Amino acid sequence: MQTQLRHIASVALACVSASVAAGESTTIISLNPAATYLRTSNDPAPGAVALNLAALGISAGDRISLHRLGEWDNGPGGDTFTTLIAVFSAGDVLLPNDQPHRVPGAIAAGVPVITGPSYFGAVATDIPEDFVIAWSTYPNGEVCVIVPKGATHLFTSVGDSLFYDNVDPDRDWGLEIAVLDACAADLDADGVVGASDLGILLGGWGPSSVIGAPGDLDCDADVDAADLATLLGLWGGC
Ligand SMILES: [Ca+2]
Ligand SMILES: [Ca+2]
Ligand SMILES: [Ca+2]
Ligand SMILES: [Ca+2]
Repeated sequence: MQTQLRHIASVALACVSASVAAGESTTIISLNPAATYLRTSNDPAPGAVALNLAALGISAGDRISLHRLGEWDNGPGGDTFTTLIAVFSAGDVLLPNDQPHRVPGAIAAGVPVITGPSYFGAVATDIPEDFVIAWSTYPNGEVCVIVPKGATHLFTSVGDSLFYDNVDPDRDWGLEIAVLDACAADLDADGVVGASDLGILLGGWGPSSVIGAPGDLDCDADVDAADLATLLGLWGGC
């Protein structure tokens, strides 16, 4: 138990390191799987750290990728779990853990996730604004999302019903964040939006179990008329 508590304390603060490769800014952040922004009940889990978007070089309107790294241990189940969810916020305020909605600045973005009741007390935990990074329905573990207007911070959480007992024995649990090329419609990366890109988009038409698959320009898990309109609006450009 003491070892576990020491470990939780040592990873309670997110460790941020940044590197730049191929014109793309990538940041890797260590995460504490015991920390959450969700409501808890008789669960002394620490609050999730608010990641400052400006410090990561991220602005509203950016198209970013979020990629979960490693696995976490849910307490009894071993270091094998990969669920990760997040919510954007207009500030870093996280209310006490007994509040039904702890993120007063929450701003909806991404593909929504519905979280289940707490282990103790079965209190409702779901908030409408949070979104999937890695989840049973989207197990790819890498998504893109458009940063919503007004967002200044990002909170993350694993998906669980009892958080305080979560650990990461090999300390590989984390999140990779990258700001993607503004010209997402240039699907073949030849520097211009044209017929070849249109062909790729049409080839991926329909719903997808991957968020941000080629042609899913608005990162909502499908290639549809909205994505087509975005591509046509950039025709000949980039
Ligand atoms: Ca791990
Ligand atoms: Ca747990
Ligand atoms: Ca192109
Ligand atoms: Ca789409």
